[in-house]
Amino acid sequence: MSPLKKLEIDILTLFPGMFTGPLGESLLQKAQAKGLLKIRLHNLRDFSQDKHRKADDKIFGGGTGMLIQVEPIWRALKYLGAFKKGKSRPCVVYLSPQGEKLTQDLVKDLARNKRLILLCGRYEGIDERAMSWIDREVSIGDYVLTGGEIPAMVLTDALARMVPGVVKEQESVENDSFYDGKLDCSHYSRPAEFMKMKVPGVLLSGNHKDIKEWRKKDALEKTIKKRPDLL
Ligand code: 4H7
Repeated sequence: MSPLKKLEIDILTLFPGMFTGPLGESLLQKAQAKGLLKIRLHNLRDFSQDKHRKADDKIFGGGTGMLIQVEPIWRALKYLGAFKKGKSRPCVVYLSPQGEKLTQDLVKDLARNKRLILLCGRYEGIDERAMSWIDREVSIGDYVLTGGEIPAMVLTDALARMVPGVVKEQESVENDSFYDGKLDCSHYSRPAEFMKMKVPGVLLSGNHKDIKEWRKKDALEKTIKKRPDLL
């Protein structure tokens, strides 16, 4: 028996319908079909005790906007076993613009968990009292979005790639841009010449040592030119 490392992700959101497209296609779909990845969507409204299934409310002290209430979050986290003690406790991640910036290193770190709960912020965010149950607050970059759902999809995609077997060649995961802190080298496919633009000869030479050296140099040059901050 192969040691299947499965990743389980529970997503808490007011808009579960937003996820069906991205998670139901391509690699993420295949990973779920193979049992390598289990994604469960939960509507925060289902954890509301309000007769209208409301999970948001006005902000104390006045001002515009609404907040996700503390009680539905608490009920949802309790239901998902977030308050249990021990190793089986899932890691609770809150997607917000105030979080730690998502990088490949953070993805690798989070991928060490067997179970993750992703809480998607909406409106002005969550009641501050819910912050005590959050293990990691993560932002996908310094820009403003309408909700944490797209960040949760971004994180889910990046995490799924780290599960052995999801990406066909594990080598390709490790050779990717950012994995070793540099950009990827240039790639070419047929035809060898298009409108007088030629593929670098070395790549057609069949000399694997030369090709490896060329790629290393190309990746370095690219990084210097496009993202010197990475070096
Ligand atoms: C939590 C708290 C993530 C979630 C506040 C979420 C950007 C990111 C949100 C907010 C997000 C990111 C409240 C911030 C309304 C914007 C106008 C949802 N935006 N909101 N504000 N960079 N928005 O990862």
